[in-house]
Amino acid sequence: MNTSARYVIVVVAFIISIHYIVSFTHESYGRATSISNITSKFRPSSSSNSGRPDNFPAHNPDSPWIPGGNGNDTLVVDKHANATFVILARNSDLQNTVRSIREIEDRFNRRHRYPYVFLNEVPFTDEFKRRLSVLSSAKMEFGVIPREHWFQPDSIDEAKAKASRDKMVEKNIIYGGSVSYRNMCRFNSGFFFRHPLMEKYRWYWRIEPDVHFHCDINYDPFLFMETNKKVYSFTITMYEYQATIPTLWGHVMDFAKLHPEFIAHDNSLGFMSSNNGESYNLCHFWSNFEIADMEFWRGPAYTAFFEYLDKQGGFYYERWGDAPVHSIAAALFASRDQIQFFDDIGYEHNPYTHCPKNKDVWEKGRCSCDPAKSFDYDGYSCMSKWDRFIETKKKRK
Ligand SMILES: Nc1nc2c(ncn2[C@@H]2O[C@H](COP(=O)(O)OP(=O)(O)O)[C@@H](O)[C@H]2O)c(=O)[nH]1
Ligand SMILES: [Mg+2]
Repeated sequence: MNTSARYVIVVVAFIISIHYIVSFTHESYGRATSISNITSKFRPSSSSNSGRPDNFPAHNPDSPWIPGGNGNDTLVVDKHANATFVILARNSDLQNTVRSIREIEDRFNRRHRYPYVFLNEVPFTDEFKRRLSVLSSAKMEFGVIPREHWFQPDSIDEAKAKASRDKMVEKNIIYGGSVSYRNMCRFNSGFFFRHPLMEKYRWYWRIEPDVHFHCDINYDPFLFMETNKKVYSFTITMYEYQATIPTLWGHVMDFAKLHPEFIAHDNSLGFMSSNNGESYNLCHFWSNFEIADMEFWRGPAYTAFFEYLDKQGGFYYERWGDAPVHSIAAALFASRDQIQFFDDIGYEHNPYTHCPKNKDVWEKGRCSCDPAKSFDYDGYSCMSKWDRFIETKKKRK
């Protein structure tokens, strides 16, 4: 070995000894110069592109989330229903819509990524779309409602409709003077499931601006509905204002006589009438929450039923709501077993809340509602009637 080679070896050995001495005496120098830290600089970072923390798996729309214990997210490949959320809203409902979507994402959909369809009779603003799109990585579509699905049809005698609206205003009936509210009720009764953006789906979950989901939903209600052959579901049931539907029940009974073939054998008429249909007790399911099967609305019984009711003009001459229309149809054309009460879904639409009473369900769902304030057994609720109806049915079986 020549002199210069010996000299290089001595210098390298000196540098290495200094490195080790400083590594032991200065912790931060040791960490910064460790082999694993240096090599990590050259590995692609899992979070740098997505903006997600390392422990948050990248989004794969075909791989839904299902919840692990205690609300932890576990990514598994699972079955998805052919389902969507549907939200009818005005541009002015923006902030309240944001709140509703934020809540359903937190309580359910961040683990499932079901798509959203937003509908409006005028185009949604860019601001509306921008504010909603950031809330979920699920697909969101924003649609305009075809004119003929929304506005008062020419077949309606406007002078007669106006006279009826004026009377309702005099009587202080809620939304009594509103044409747009009537358009909305008719649209929700007969048209939302025919919108081009909705046609590809079978199941929907209706959400309104400014509603609240109070509990974690630790399973997939769409799959529950599908597996158990349900067609309609509810969380709140109550009495309708008689003044908004004075002739509805009469028309329903006329239709039932004309079409006995559509009436389900094991129907829920007993929940709505104590005299085999002679009179209506006004109980209905509150349709601002619905998870249901659009094949039911698109099928022959409901298609004929809606057309029949629409011809009577009561959406405009009175103020028929989509809630009694949907509820009566579900009660008559579906069997009792096909209607599901989702006790475990804590849900609020001003001014009423359904909160699970069962302590285990309430705890497991980490519910933010007060079970003592649940609407279920309020005097205005039809829940006890539903319970009794189900009980008598069970006893007869
Ligand atoms: N695009 C649109 N949506 C409406 C209109 N009126 C009501 N809605 C929507 O229809 C649903 C029911 O209306 P809402 O005002 O909440 O009625 P309520 O729940 O019966 O008091 C909500 O999703 C509203 O955002 C309207 O004129 N245009
Ligand atoms: Mg509402």
